[in-house]
Amino acid sequence: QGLMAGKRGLVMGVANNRSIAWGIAKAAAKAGAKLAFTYQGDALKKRVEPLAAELDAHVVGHCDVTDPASIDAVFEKTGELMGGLDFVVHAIAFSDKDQLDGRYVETTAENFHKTMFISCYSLTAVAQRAEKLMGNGGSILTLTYYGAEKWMPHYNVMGVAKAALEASVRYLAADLGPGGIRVNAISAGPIKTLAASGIGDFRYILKWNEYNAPLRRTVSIEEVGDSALYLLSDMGRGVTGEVHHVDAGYHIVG
Ligand code: 0WD
Repeated sequence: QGLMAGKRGLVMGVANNRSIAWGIAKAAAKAGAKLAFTYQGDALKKRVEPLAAELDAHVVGHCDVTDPASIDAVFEKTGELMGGLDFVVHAIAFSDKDQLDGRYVETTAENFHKTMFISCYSLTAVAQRAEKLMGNGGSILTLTYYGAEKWMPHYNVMGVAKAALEASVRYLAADLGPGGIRVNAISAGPIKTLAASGIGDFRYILKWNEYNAPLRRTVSIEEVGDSALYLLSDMGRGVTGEVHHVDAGYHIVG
């Protein structure tokens, strides 16, 4: 019997096999969880379907968090297929690439709004739907980055959105706690993914972490996945409102 045996989880934010959400999904499935995946758009559908098949998981449809009807639809389908939910992985963020370079002060109102809406508000939108399927309590997990706490080169408006996301984790944890639903974040160290490729000079950030993190290396999606099990499973049943760093220790240095 695995750590996650009997747990039903929805995974949002797999783009390909380098996605952090994929690392978490692999760890959860290996520990016995039954999973459902969403995808954003037809291009990603083709990538997500074979990955879901590898884990014997459901694919519950397209979800673009800027379209509330699509969020409703995937939660409804999840409820029908799984009869409820025990955890949700929210690994979604977006900002215009040309503003993840240069100066934060140049951020446009339009991109500020879009970045906040997709990268921060979407967790609240997801929590609203998840709560209804988590009659026996549950665990909601999101992904954040150290750029929320400290200035980081090029992270710009995404850092501001991640700061708001971390605050949302605390407010959601307080609201949903009485229902036995926990809300936490993992602050992952830099990992080369599709989303990261939009951040200016990302290779330099990876090298900087390798030279300066206590473990003298960066982390893998598998390592984030293993740490996520603690927060998603009953091992973390006393933990909520937490931002847990999985970053080879970089946050104590930088
Ligand atoms: O170094 C890194 N890679 C770190 C990432 C360090 C610390 C945190 N994170 C965070 C990201 O900010 C994000 O919240 O982890 C989360 C997952 O990101 P990832 O695994 O690095 O990136 P990726 O594999 O690209 O997945 C993010 C996905 C999108 O992919 P693309 O690259 O196509 O934008 O988020 C999804 C989409 O699948 N996404 C959306 N989903 C629904 N609706 C939307 C949207 N509007 N926008 C993006």
